[in-house]
Amino acid sequence: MIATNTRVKARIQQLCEEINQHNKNYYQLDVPKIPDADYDDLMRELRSLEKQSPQFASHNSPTQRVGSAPLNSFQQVEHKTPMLSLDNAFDDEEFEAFDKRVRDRAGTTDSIEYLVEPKLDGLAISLLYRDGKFVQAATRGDGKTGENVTENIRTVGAIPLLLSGEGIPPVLEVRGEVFMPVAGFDALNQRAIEAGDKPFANPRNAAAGSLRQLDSKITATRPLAFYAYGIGVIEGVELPITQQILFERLSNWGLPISDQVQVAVGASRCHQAYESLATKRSLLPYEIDGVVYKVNNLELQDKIGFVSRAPRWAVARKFPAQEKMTEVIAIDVQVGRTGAITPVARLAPVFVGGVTVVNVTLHNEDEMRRKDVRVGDTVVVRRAGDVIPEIVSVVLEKRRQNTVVFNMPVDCPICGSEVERAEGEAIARCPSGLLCAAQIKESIKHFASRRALDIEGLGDKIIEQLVDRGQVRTPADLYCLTQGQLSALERIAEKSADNTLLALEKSKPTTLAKFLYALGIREVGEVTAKSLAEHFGNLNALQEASLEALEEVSGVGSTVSQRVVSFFELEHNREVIAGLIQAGVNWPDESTTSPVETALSGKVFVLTGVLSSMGRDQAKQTLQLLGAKVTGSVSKKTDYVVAGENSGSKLKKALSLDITVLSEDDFLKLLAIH
Ligand code: 5U1
Repeated sequence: MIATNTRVKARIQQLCEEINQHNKNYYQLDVPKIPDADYDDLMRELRSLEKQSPQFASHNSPTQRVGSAPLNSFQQVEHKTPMLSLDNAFDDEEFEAFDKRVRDRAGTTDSIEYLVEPKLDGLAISLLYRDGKFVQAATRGDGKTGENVTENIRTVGAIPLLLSGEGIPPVLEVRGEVFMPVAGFDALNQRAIEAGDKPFANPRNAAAGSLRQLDSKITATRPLAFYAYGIGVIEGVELPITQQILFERLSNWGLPISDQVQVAVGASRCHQAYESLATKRSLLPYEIDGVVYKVNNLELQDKIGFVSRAPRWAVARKFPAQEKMTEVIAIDVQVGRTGAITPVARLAPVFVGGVTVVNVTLHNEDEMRRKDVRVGDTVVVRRAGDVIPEIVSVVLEKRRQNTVVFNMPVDCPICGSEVERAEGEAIARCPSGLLCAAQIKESIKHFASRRALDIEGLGDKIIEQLVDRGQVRTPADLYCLTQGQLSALERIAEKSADNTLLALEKSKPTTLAKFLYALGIREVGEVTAKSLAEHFGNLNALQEASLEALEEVSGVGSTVSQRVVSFFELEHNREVIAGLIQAGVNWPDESTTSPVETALSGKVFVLTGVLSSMGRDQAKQTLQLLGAKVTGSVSKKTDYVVAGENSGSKLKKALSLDITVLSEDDFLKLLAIH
């Protein structure tokens, strides 16, 4: 028996190794060495042995790619180092300006060596390997926190579950793009059409939709692929000299790297590399929307650094937008959550830049006048990458007689209030706030949306009916809905009324940041909501905060502070918040964790001028983490003024008040010792 067991264990291990090698040949090297039928035989034998002796079956066996039990929701994963996005250069001049900034920061006039990569149109992902074993995958999310999609990624054949080769780091975070090759996308859509389902608009949406499945068995049926383009955390090994060598190492460990990567020295070679990829674009088996240039030398990357969301050593050069002509069928006016009145052109459907476009915003009155778009006009529509579609121009030669100039309405089309447009503002607004049904609907849609309280199943159509029937006027009313009220709505089954009630219950435990974002305070997006929550720790402190106290928060200036104060001043808003809390919406108090005491705790800093090593926000955040306060103006209470390049009046005032002035170097030293 023992001998049999030893033999089975050894055979399982041998089969795993053999199949992993065939996967590498197929996905990474693109040179399959055995026919599909032989590969299937190996898999069949492995599956049968693992079934017979499950004690020898590893979690990372090649048979474990079929998906596991469905999840209820995705867990959040905090990225140890932020997942950055890329700045764009839209033409040769913009790239040359980027290249000049790189040379200035590098302190050289020599040509810079870049690595040029195709920019895939997919979904950024982070893969964590411990001792060469795949342990976790997360989406980019907002760059700081993403969603745990480990079970879904486990089903992607191109992603190795075990790394192979020499010198594998004990901890390695690989970053790259999950995408759907065009052939797989076409086949998937063909199957969807045959089954009477809605096809995906483009491979990017198909890849994103496939990865966001709570049921990984569905993801397992989707033809996803992966290319690595960088690393996050790496421990226990020295970094190589260049990005190119890093790619070679990743490839040796079994991670797929695009075969279209090339080195280019200096701007003119970079332009050539861009042109050559643009020519090849339509021949590639996957969609790309541009190229990415990265400084090749990793030490130089480190020296050049990054600004809040993007590295300063890399840039994306997008291919030109696609343009198509179509006809304007109607022009409607929409009223948004904050009362903004926006003209929207309804178009004859047109497929451009990978999606079918039927609506295009015309932004505001001035934009309308400038473009003079009229019903019946033929217009040129443009869509570039993931940018929202726009009307570039009207084709005047095709304009029919009797078309009429579109005028913005004088009254709100929903509640009839007279529209206002403040001096110097481009946007006209309905001033009725939550007395206007459109604004109520939009604010409730926002409250229930995925990134806010995430009330699953409470779709736009349901919200519109509830508001029209007068059953919901504020987010707090949602929590008083009954089964009877919900099941009486059109297009809602009894079961989904129950599910909506469950989803409402499930939404009650939240975080302060999500709650603040859900309230829809003007200018308070997700990032600001998070900063406010982290800074104040609890709602009371935020509600009572003065303008000055708010301005101390990272990323919060005078406009946002004013909006926050005005929001909490309104009795109606305080009542809604009280109603929500009474209904059971709750979040953990974040102020219970007291900040770490450091020698900078309580010290008052003013930042002025430009710092070359970090952005102003990053400096502010770092100081706040160390317990210091950062204020906007110099006074006797200021302890330190950090003076970057081109410091002006604040530096003068600091000198006149005899306040300690720190150069950027002094400042960095001060941070380093705390
Ligand atoms: N090919 C490629 N895509 N892409 C996207 N490389 C690459 N690098 C990226 C991103 C966001 O970021 C690093 C430069 C940080």
